[in-house]
Amino acid sequence: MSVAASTALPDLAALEAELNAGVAAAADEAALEALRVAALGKKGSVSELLKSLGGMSPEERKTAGPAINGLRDRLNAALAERRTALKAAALEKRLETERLDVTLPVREAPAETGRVHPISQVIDELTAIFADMGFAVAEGPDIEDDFHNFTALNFPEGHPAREMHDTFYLPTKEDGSRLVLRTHTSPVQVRTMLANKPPIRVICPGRTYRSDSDQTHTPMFHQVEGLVIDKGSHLGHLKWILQEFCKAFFEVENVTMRFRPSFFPFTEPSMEVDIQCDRSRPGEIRFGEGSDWLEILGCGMVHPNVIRNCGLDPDEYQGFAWGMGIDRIAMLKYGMPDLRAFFEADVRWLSHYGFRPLDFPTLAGGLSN
Ligand code: 2NL
Repeated sequence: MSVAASTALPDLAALEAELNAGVAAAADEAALEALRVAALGKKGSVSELLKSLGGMSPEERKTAGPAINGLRDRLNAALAERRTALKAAALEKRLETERLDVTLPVREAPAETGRVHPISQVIDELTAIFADMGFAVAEGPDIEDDFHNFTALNFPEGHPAREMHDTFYLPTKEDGSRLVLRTHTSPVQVRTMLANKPPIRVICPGRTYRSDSDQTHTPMFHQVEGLVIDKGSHLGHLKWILQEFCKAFFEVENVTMRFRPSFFPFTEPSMEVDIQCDRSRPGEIRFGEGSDWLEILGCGMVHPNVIRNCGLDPDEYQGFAWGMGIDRIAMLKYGMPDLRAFFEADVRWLSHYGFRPLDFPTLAGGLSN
């Protein structure tokens, strides 16, 4: 093609060859796009040529116009063709490299790398055991009023028994009353009796609070209490339930239990219960054998005053209750030496003592498998 009339016009054939070489060499779509902008963008080499048409004489434009427009059209076509080829090549490469091997083992999901805290595990275990004996789980507020935490439970106002619990009090209200952090889970049972007619069979696991902190006490700890209210419930039932619980929880065929007289304001008679164990091997406790005794819970027949305070007639209904420390029985069962580690949120401790989340405790499968 001759553009002799225009001395200002560069060698279009050379420019086109150069652009075509660039298109052919573009390794990916980004490189191709850079090339397009350099030629056809606002200040691109071909765009500048198109702009120069405006300053030409009509004769010059007659030949230069079709030549430059033709160059632009062929370049656009070349770019489109190369883009299609690059897209296809990129897809081919992905198909080649992103192969899915369905025979690979399943990776451990984040939900499985987490661990269940031993307290949660033990609550699940004892819930399974008592559920098997017909108990429901009841829950209540951590912040309680004086009535539910003390008065209903036969702690008279100003009675020294209230000092048995190192209570955390909330600021006194205008009417002179003050709420407390519950010192035991008994208020949940009080609420259960007030809201339900017997027969009542519940366990109440949960957080409890006392202003006490040393090697064996933390200001927040966990308790589980049990309550049975019916017309004929008696100490024989209580002893059987506790014996069955201990056998299932500690996973032994037999346990020997010792009931010692004790005192709680809310039960009469009251007892503390020890279980026989062998502690002759250092760092190990065996239940159901040996010559040592370990205190694990307190219990008794519900005091008639408590039954009355909870809206029931003590001449019609009677029952029994017990309470034990969850943290303590967890330490005994799983050999965890330091109570304070329970609440330090150290993931190294948790990955050592914690439980796999999908291993549900069942009586059939063994509770701690
Ligand atoms: C212990 C002793 C005990 C109870 C808790 C209870 C609850 C109601 C009525 C009567 Cl509503 N009693 N609970 C009874 C005896 C003992 O706990 O040493 N816990 C760690």
